[in-house]
Amino acid sequence: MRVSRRNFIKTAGLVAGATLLPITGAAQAQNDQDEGRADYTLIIADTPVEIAPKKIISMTTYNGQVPGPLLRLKEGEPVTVEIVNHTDVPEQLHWHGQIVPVDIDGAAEEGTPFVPVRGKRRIRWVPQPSGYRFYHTHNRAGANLFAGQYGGQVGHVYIEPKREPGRFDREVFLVLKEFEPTFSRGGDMPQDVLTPATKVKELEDKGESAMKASLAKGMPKGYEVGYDAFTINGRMLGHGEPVRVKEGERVLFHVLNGSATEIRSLALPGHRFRVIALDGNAVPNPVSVPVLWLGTAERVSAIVEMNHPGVWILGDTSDDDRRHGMGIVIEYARRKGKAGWMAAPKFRWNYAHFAKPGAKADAPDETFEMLFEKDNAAIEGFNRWTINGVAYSAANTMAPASFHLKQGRRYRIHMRNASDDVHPIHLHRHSFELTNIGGTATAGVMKDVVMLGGYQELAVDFVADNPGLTLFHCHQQLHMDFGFMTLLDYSG
Ligand SMILES: [Cu+2]
Repeated sequence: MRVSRRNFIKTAGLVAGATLLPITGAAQAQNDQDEGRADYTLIIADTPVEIAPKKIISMTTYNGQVPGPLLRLKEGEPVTVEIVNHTDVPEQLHWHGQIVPVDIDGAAEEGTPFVPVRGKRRIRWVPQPSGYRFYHTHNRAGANLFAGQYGGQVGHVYIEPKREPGRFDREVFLVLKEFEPTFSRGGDMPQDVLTPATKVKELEDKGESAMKASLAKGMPKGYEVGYDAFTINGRMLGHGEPVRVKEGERVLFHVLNGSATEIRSLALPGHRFRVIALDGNAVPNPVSVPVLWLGTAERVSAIVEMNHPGVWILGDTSDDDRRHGMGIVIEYARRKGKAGWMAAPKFRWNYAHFAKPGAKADAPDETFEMLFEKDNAAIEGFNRWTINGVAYSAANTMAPASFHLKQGRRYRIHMRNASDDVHPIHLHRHSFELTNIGGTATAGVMKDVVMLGGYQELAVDFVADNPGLTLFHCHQQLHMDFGFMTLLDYSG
């Protein structure tokens, strides 16, 4: 019953929705102010999604689909987006990777207004920088595995550049996303992902002794999240439309890890990926790799030359995850049959491969030290995460900033990870340059998320050129929800 009513609202549009659903006073006031048409409307609602025949999952989505609609914006041309919330939860929609003001960004911690329950919010801004960005919910999930990024709230943004890097025949957007999450005690996350894998002895001793002390007190291991269903573009392997290609074509894949918590890999038997951009930013040194690795919220844009005709699985290198759906079929013209798989070579991900060879990054005006630590099972069985000993108190609320900046200065963040987990670290409203990976200086790779390996260290630099509160956090939902966040601040 509820399903058909929702479908009616969707097809009948917003006018019917407004008569059927109560609208809050604030939202009504906003409606009255609205003028003209939005370029895009994103409707947040609980929707059934069929990820495989007869496998239908209830989840929160944008416009009833996973992923949400691809938004093609133009660099420097203003865009108006109306965000409509048909759920009973106030919403934050984050424009990941864009240089936007605080009231647009979509982070309650910075003070972005919520999209009210059964209400809407219209926003207008100038998209930048060009390249592959995305949007997703920035709500806290905590212990609720139906909330936040565990649901279907993720969609691609492509900001058309003035000039496209690399020659290609066709673009394909892919989002990797798991469903049916459950909690476990301790996890089986791949840790052996990054190179150089230079562990810092001091960090290892610190992390291992803290863990030992906790277990000695009789504490169980903190909760981790696992999944039963795996999808690319909202469909389990074999149940979506294949990607149809022709021999000799150069296909540009834009791949997003839309997972709430997982690191993902991707391989295509007999083919290589020429990585031209990371997180939407062209890399100084495009190189070919046999396997892609993406931390939560990372994007890779890579060109594949279609020179190995057949029907293949583009899929996760983990046999278990691929068998549970993490893959999509690549079908050459006039080729039929069951999609083939061949084990991918063991390959570790090295951001430095894509850096400017021999170059050195500019010196920073100031360096911030950040130490990340895990307090095993400290919050009702969940791990508590701290930055320099402080856990962000309660997510979705504002807190005093911990780092105070001055506009126009160049900052370095030197991060040290005293836990054995890989953390995909994200900075809001800015892009950063990778300046040191596990002891090796690098330059020229611009990103907004970077994986930091267990007991490893790295450094990123950014210029303070977008004033206001700026959220810095681990993008792993379970980590950010239990303390792994902090705020930077500066005025213009
Ligand atoms: Cu983390």
